[in-house]
Amino acid sequence: MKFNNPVVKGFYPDPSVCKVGDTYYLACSSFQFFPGVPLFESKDLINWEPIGHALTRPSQIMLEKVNSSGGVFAPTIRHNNGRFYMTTTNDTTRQNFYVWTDDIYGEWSEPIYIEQGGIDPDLYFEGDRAYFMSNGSDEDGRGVILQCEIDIATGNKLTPSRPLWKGTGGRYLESPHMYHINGWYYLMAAEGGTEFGHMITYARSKSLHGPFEAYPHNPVLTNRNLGGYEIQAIGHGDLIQDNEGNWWIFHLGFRQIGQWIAYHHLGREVFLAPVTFDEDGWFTAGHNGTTRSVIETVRIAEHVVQQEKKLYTMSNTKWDLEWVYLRHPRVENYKLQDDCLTLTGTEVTLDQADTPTFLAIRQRDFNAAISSDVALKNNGEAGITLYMDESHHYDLAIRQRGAQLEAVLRLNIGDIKHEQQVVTLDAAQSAKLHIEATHERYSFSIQVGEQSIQLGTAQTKYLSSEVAGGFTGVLIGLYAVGEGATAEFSEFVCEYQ
Ligand code: 6LW
Repeated sequence: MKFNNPVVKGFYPDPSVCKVGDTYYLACSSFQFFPGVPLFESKDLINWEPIGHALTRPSQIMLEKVNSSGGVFAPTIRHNNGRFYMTTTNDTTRQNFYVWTDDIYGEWSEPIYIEQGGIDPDLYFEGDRAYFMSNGSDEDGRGVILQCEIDIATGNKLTPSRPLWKGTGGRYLESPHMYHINGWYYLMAAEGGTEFGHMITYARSKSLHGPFEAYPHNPVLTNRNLGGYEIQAIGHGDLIQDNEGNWWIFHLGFRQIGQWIAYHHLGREVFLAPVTFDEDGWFTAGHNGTTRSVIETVRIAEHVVQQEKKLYTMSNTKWDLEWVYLRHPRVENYKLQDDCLTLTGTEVTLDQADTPTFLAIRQRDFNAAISSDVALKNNGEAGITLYMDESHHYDLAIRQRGAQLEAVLRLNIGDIKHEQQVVTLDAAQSAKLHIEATHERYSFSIQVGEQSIQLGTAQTKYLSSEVAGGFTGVLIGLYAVGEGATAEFSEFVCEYQ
């Protein structure tokens, strides 16, 4: 059969997977968005359904005023003795912690903190013993993977943190995962930074504590030498064995636009590539060490069909599965009834690294038609924002200025905040907002009654990670701003072509 990469589209970075019985579970990072650490499940590796989040209570994760692309970094999900564990870093507070649950569809525990620094924590279980890995640096400031044994009930360290492996010399050694396969311990990591030079490397040892010997042909997986290829920056992976005994790697990457001066705005997504062990116990990955957009494989049964959800509405999405807030929401400002979302604005705007009234889903593919009816009461502004961060977002909105109602398209690109067009509306209190997305451009229009009014276009490039910086991707947000402003959103549709 054939499947397409990415297997999970849109801003879902740093995938980690585990398998319980015949079901696979996937966790991703979430930064300043809440709830944190989205979770998915799959029976066949290529079709993933959202099932919830690991961090659903403010007591589990401090996100108050965290910087954009701060907050929740890469997770590791593991299952041991009937219990799921998820470990991650709050990069803003620089704390590593884990939470656990016996019911992945339910709530997770309060955080248990571990006194080992660095990012990208990993858990490895052996019998009743638990080991914790993360990245750190040596005396010269060079990357090293650290390991300690912990008491899994308390998070207390049972040994000092010891250096395990220094990688192969690439910058930003991170994303360690430990595996025990056929008598060897494998320590896999990422190097090169999460941009175009990203790569996956590994080393192995007969002992969990090393010394680790690097795979002679590292990097085992990278697209850094595939100049014009759409899929770039692959790295940060996790291995998993399927029901038939085959190995696979889930990893992040992005789909770039352009070739020489390339960029990406949909964030880092989830990719899948086959892994094969040779007789000497080394493994190779992907197609000659690269990940391709179409993978032909006999490892997945012919009858498995890769489904893709093309239509997102209020009635076919679940608020707590696919929609996210910025930091900790004031929940009283959000009401969903009969597929109509009522938002109450506050003084907090989209330009602040704070908690505006904002509810969003990821933009999951390039070509999309997005629309919503919006009715505004009591001054203020309400609309749809294509949101990368507080300094990079395009807002299509209606707003009340005194007795006047206006439609506005505002582009926010770093220090430049420009009202592309303002159109005065008749007393009509509602309008339909429309956004057409293509690879390179967004087009904005509104419809009032029978009349459609074009408000302008804007390049996707200025919402890209290469312009905005950071680790996230574009979200489609419904928002309201202004103390007491009340906005009703109905007929929300996001349809991908
Ligand atoms: C993550 C690190 C990385 O913690 O980016 O690409 C960081 N890899 O491993 C943020 O996602």
